[in-house]
Amino acid sequence: MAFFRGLTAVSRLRSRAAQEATTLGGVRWLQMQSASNLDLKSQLQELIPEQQDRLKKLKSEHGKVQLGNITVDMVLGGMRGMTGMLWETSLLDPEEGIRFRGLSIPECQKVLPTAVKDGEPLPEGLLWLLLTGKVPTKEQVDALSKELVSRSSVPGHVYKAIDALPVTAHPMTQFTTGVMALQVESEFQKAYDKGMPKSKFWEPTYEDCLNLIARLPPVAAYVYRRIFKDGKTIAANNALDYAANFSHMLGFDDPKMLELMRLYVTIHTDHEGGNVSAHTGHLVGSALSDPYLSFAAALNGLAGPLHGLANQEVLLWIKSVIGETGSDVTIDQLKEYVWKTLKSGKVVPGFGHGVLRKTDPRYTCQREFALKYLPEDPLFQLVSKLYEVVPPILTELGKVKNPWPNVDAHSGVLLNHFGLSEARYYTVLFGVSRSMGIGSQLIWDRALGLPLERPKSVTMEWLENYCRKAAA
Ligand code: NMX
Ligand code: MLT
Repeated sequence: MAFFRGLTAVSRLRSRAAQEATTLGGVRWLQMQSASNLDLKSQLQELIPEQQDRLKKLKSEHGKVQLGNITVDMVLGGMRGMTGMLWETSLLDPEEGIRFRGLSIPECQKVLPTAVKDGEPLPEGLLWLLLTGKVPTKEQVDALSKELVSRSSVPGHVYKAIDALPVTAHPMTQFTTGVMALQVESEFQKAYDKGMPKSKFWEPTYEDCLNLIARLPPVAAYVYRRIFKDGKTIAANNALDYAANFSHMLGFDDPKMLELMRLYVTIHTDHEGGNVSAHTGHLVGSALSDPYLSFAAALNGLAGPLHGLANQEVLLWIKSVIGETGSDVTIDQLKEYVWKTLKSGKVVPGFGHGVLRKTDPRYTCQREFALKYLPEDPLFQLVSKLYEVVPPILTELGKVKNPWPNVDAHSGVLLNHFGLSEARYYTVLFGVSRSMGIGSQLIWDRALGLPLERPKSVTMEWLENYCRKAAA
């Protein structure tokens, strides 16, 4: 059965063995419930041949269709607006924001299974959705949680590799070192060395990605406890779901914090393919570097202040505002601080985006979480004031294409509220979540046999000559 071909986002998610139905916006959402469908890998096994045929057909029938013109501005401007890669798991609309396999964040919050009634989605459910394009049942999500637990054992040498770094090393450096140390267990590398045929590449890639996703929380928690809690680690509670267990290993067991972690991990997973970390993971993977190597590269991109490190920068910036003005900061003081930041040549962290042109829906759902659980929190109130103050100032600058807040403008104050106040650690949380999006697409990259990525580059001289000829 073809799941994706020419269908709408809604019908795409219908599955054939329908045993349960839920209603969303008047549409019947059909979900599978049978025990034989609990294994994620067999689900993929079924989907892959039809998707391979679909890609072949697309190439042979429409390979020569033009997708737009490349301008000199695009080449000089970080390839903005240039459609240049295939990314199946999610798609970003500049106005509306992200859709994971066709589902917006509010839709995911409605249809994905939760740990508590009317709670936040379980990230395992989103992983299932990203990989299969289908909304999983609670049973499928529970089976995936268990599968991840069964894969979560981290070899001792990984912790030794992290311990070899000074404790003062940035958490992202320690985390990525842990990922590189995990690489020695790569199933893909072993299979490739043995001469596995290309048609089977996706299978060890699946093993590596699932193992990687499963092992990141203990590695990330180790880094946190090593740096901020005198190295006193906390054992996993494998009865918990993925995000709750992660929060538990970090040292946070408040049920509201567990819900926050479920929301956090869900919304940071994927943001289509062109963002720095996803694009890097995909690029490095296209050389048939295994998922550990690809993901470590992605994390190094995430660690940049214009990308994932912005969540650290936001909380540090907010705390520096308070340090200078006191906690009862007025709108005028905030305006003054924003201008001071801009005049010193810095960006206002948490605002702006390479694609989005409206408020990031990931910001909005975090705001809704704050309104529900921590409306009186002073830092949340400051973040709300920033929503009033920053966009008009960035608009006044005249060059900023999107003055609205992005995902990073909000996450820190939520974590800080529940005691996770060490801003330097925040990008590691983003990294754990992003493994689900990058890993899912890496599996599909190998299943679809996507080629080595190798765009053409040119020199300024080449461009000048080209433009001269074009004008003549
Ligand atoms: N504060 C100050 N200046 C900004 C901001 C901002 N928040 N956003 C954009 N600009 C500037 C930008 O630096 C550029 O200036 P110049 O021409 O002098 O180099 C100009 O406005 C045009 O940039 P845009 O085309 O609007 O944005 P671009 O696509 O190049 O960059 C970001 C996107 C996200 C890098 C940029 O908006 C930014 O630096 N934001 C602050 C950092 C941040 O929050 N990053 C997190 C993004 C989300 N994530 O998690 O990855
Ligand atoms: C992301 O989540 O990757 C960021 O919003 C950056 C982007 O999409 O470019």
